[in-house]
Amino acid sequence: MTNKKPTLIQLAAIVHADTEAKLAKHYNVVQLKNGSDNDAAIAAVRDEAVVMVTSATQSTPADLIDQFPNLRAICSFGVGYDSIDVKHAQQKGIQVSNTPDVLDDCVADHAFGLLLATARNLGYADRYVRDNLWGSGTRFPLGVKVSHKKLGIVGLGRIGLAIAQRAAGFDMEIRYHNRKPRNDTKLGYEPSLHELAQWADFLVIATVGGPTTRGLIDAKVLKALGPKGILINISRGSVIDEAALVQALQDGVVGGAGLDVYEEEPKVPDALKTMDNVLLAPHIASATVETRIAMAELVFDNVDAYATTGKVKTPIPTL
Ligand code: 8YV
Repeated sequence: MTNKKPTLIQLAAIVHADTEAKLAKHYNVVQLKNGSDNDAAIAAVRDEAVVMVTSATQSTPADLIDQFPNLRAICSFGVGYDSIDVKHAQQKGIQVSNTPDVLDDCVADHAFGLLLATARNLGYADRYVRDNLWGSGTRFPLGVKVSHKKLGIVGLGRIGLAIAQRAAGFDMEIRYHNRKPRNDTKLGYEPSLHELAQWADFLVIATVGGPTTRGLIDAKVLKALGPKGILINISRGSVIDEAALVQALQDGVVGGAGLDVYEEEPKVPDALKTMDNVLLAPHIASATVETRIAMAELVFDNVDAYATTGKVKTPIPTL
């Protein structure tokens, strides 16, 4: 007697061999390759596929979801879900999970790392030493003091709160902007994003991506942040009008930027690569060994919870 394993469609590698092995033990895992013609692979399993594994950076549109009429759960590696048509899936009764909480510390650490590195010109400092500019007569520019400065957080969710905790260790004055004030924090609420940018020395973007925040940080907000202000983004590239940011940096309207995310990853505007007051990272805020294992395990837990109880463990709220 054959005991056929259910089929799991894997769109994104989850970069942890143990977790991949556990998935393969319980499921017939079918990997769909990025950018290649997957028609034959899909046709072979379209009716059997019940679970899909994707990621926060893997496009998972409605037409792909619709290829699998018996799909019941989509489990994503990552906390953000703007890459997935969650609403469409939910309307079809497909559960969708993400990996909240487990990455908050690392994302907040990275935000703070970018903030310190941008303020103190660490990207340029590294190039300055490697390129033997030290001692050559080229003066290294003075940085910006971080301790005791004003930090504005756009989007005070779990990651925003973890960033605020770190900022408290640097005796920073902290205010935040959300659509509504939180009633579980004493941090100062600023109802106007413009006023927050005007007040802040550092503006950190930690809000969700997607249509509700697209282009939120526009030319006007950048002007309000001003020539001494530093912008940090660990959320989504779509939150910032990237062309406006390039222009603002070129014109000295904004002092500097530390960016982990971009509008069209992995494309980064060439203009940004030439600026020494800009620090660029390749979307790595959650990319530590510990956190990526925790995320991978939570993906497995969701797949497993669905298989054993019929409910994923950390569902995305109904949109
Ligand atoms: C990951 C992310 O880089 O969690 C998110 O929303 O963007 C990231 O943690 C991503 O999931 C890796 O593909």
